[in-house]
Amino acid sequence: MTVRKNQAALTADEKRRFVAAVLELKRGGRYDDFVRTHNQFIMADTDTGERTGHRSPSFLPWHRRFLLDFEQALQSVDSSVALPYWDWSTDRTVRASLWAPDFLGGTGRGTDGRVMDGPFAASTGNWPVNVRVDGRTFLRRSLGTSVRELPTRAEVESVLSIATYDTAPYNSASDGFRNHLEGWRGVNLHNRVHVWVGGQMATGVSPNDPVFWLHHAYVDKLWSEWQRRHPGASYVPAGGTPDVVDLNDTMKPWNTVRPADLLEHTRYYTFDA
Ligand SMILES: [Cu+2]
Repeated sequence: MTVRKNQAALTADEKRRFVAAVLELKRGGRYDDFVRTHNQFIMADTDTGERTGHRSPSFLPWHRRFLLDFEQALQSVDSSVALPYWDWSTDRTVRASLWAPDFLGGTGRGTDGRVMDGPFAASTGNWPVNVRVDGRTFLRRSLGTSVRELPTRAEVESVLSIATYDTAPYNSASDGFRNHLEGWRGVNLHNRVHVWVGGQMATGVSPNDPVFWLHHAYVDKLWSEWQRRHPGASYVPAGGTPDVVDLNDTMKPWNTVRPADLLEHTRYYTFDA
């Protein structure tokens, strides 16, 4: 059984194996397929039309399945690897071990945002940014520049306390847990972390930065914490909603999986705590 651990608790060997598996997916071309898929959904999901990956109730099950695909791809390279998660409410500075050269590398340089250290720095030759929204082919970050603070634990708690999963109109204007976690409304959790990292992470091609997976693994963990706190609440809407993935509708791009199949993460993996 796959156990997803806090990135701060990984051993040197676990970090090494995770990085090596990510680099191998990149080398073989499979990594960029994930970036492409994510960008296609970001571009297509709209508040007034069909919406699946973002700004909609299926934001959480869609990313759960997307991460499962990526984790399975990693495990096809090295079966010992699991996705770690980044609790950004705790490891909230640029000094966190997450950003050390033995793991993801640090922030970008001032002139052009280019990441200069770590396994994903352009200078290694191992991390060309191929699926991109502009001409720049190097990984960029500007940690803590566009927004100063990552969410606090108190802010996380305030969102976990919201008892309703989602509300009509089931988009970026909604009240409820999903939209507050996604960040279009309220204290802003998930969206703000993308902005805090900057660089490609602040764009539709955000999976170009491997921290994408660690960020979303924690967002996914917060969904499971919310479920534990509100055992009576469930995914909505339950049926008949135009442009929105209802509980038993299948989700694109897979077309074989429904939110109902993804509510219980223990079918696929557990967390270290
Ligand atoms: Cu996303």
